[in-house]
Amino acid sequence: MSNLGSCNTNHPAVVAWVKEMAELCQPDRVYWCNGSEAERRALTEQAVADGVLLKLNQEKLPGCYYHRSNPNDVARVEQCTYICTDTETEAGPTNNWAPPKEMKERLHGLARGGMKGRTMYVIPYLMGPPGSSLSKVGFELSDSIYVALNMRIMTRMGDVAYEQLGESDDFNRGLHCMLDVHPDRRYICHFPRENLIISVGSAYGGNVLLGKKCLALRIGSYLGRQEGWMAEHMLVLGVEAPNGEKTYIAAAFPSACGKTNFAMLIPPAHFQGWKVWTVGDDIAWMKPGPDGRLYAINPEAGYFGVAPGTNYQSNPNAMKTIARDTIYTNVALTPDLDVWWEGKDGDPPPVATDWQGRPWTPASKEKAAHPNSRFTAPMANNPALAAEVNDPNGVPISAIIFGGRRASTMPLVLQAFNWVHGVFIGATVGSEMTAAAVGGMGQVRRDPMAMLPFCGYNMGDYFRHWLRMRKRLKYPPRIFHVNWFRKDGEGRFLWPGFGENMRVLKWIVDRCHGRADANETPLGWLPGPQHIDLAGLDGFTTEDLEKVLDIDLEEWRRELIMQEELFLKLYAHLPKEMIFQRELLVARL
Ligand code: OXD
Ligand code: MN
Repeated sequence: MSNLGSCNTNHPAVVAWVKEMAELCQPDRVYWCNGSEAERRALTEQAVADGVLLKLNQEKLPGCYYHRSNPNDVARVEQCTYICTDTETEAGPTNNWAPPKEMKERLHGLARGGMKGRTMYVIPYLMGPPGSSLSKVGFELSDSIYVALNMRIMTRMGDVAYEQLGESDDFNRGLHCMLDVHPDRRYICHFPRENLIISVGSAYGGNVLLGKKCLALRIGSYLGRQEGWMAEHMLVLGVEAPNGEKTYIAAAFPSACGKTNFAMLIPPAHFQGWKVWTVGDDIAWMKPGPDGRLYAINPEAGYFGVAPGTNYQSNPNAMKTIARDTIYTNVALTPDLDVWWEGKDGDPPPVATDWQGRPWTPASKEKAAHPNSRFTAPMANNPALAAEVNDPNGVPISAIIFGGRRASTMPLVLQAFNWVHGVFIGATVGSEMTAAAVGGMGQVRRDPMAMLPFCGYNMGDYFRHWLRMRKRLKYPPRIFHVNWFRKDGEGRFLWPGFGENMRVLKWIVDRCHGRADANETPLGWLPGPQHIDLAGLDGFTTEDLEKVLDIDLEEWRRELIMQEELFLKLYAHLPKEMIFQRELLVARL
């Protein structure tokens, strides 16, 4: 196969690589994406004609389309995800590892002729604002038109990538072949030293939109360590006070723990004049600025969010964002071609088609939408989009928040004593598993910095990188931990969450500016019940707040043992500071 179609670049390294991959995969056609609006329309029409997308009710959902994935392919697959560094130690005990040469041979074997009868889409994309020193260029070669259309929403796709690249050869190479979408032939592989990703056998977003988890987190974290920056699984938001003061905050929660909701929070009526702006909802790239503060950009241009539970109560800004120009995947379909999912506003439809295409009614035992069904929506639709989202310099971060989904043990909020203690708190995050990845639903697992599935190298070295970054910051962000998910003995949530999280956010902002009190506890600085503003929160008392802030020593004994398990696993590369922090915590408790 030497016909490269209407190639839209002379960049020698790009052309050579596309040629090599086309010779390997043997597509019938090569199509070079330019990112234009006309192209989006044409590809969408093609996807509808191919049965990949279904046009939704355009009166209700203008510009929206529907996609169903193979039922065996609905979430990230951590067991099929590999970090192919030269040595197993570099990948570390929390990653699957395979030798690069062998793995590449196996993947090339699978990809050989794998695009016969299909089109290879060449997708040039830019992660981050044009002109930013933090931004990175990638090329994804995919035989999925769904991927091309999703990448156009999730990244700055097309000519803008060539402009950023110029004559440089520094770009990420990403190959994606769907093959027969069979779990036995599914591999998501990263070759960090070559800045290369090969993903085969899947068509699910997190496995195949290669700019997102693969480049922006796994390869990004590896490059960040070498180049002196940080790639983190964090939302970034700006809190604007009534006097115009803006405080930017980054927060790392594991997948499907409410990052999108928190990034789009609307403050309750009591907080008149306060506003939260979204910079990003999933990924932050951060580096020290010339003033000694940590600056963050959102490398993405869209939201790939979990649909179930999203409604006008939990996240009005998301509902407005996904009302147009959105691709829905694996939600339920109503007879008038509207979409539905568990937890959407209003009553369930009397009849619908479920995410597998089967008839569904409210009496059905199974869920209408897959628990990990998704929307892909452009960030430009978000009414709360921060103006600074395109600023090549990023935004200065005042606080970093870690969090997990914990029914017990972790109080609503606490502040670390200092950066090293904060790194320890991030390193020991535990969270109940969600539907975003296959397996283990509900079990508490350690998910350091919410990066367990996304750290592209040895987790112990990653902690060391965090510790090292402190030395490059004159004004390091304060570090906090939150838990919105604590429950009482009857399994009811103790904290109302969603917009009411503003009350905690306000305390965090005030702590950053040195104007909020806290009590010293064994875990860190905690607000007393009098320090969180509860005005206007009907039926919620200071006693309720005490319960959600409680530190239970019995629970903490168990927690310390679970933390120890992670540290034993990482022992060979664990920075000694983490062991000291653990000893200090044991002594304080
Ligand atoms: C995501 C995830 O899709 O973390 O963002 O799984
Ligand atoms: Mn995520």
